[in-house]
Amino acid sequence: MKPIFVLNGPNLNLLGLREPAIYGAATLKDVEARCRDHAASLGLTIDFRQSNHEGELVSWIHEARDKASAIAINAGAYTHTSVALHDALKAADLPAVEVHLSNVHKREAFRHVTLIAPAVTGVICGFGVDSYTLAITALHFHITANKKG
Ligand code: CA2
Repeated sequence: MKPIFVLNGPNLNLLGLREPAIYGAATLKDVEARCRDHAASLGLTIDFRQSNHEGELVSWIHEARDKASAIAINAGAYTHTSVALHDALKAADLPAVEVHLSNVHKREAFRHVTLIAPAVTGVICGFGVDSYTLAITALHFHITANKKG
């Protein structure tokens, strides 16, 4: 089975170092370890990456078309602005989950808009680091269910 690409967008490299009241105390390395352990418990592997550059995230989604079984993406602020990520996710045509640590719908109005939600299988937000492990579980269910069909 190909790995699940777990992609992280701008500023998520600061996780655990700033704004713990909103995003929690875990660092991105902690999130990666949680994802890797959880995936292993389901018999899956992950390829975990972070970039502050929209184009690099687009290129990784293109790469996922051949190299990944699915995508979990926390696109950070690009969630709310990026037609390019929307188009790349559509073109990838893979099971994909949009992930957020915070419940974006409880926050500022500009965070209620997501340009990538229409291009993914589903959305998980508001559960902190558990949003990531829930996304991996959801993708596992989705991939397994589709194999049986
Ligand atoms: O809740 C999420 O996961 C977000 O994707 C996080 C983004 C935000 O723009 C989205 O609206 C919701 C921000 C990630 C930046 O993370 C930081 C972490 C620590 C300090 C500063 C920013």
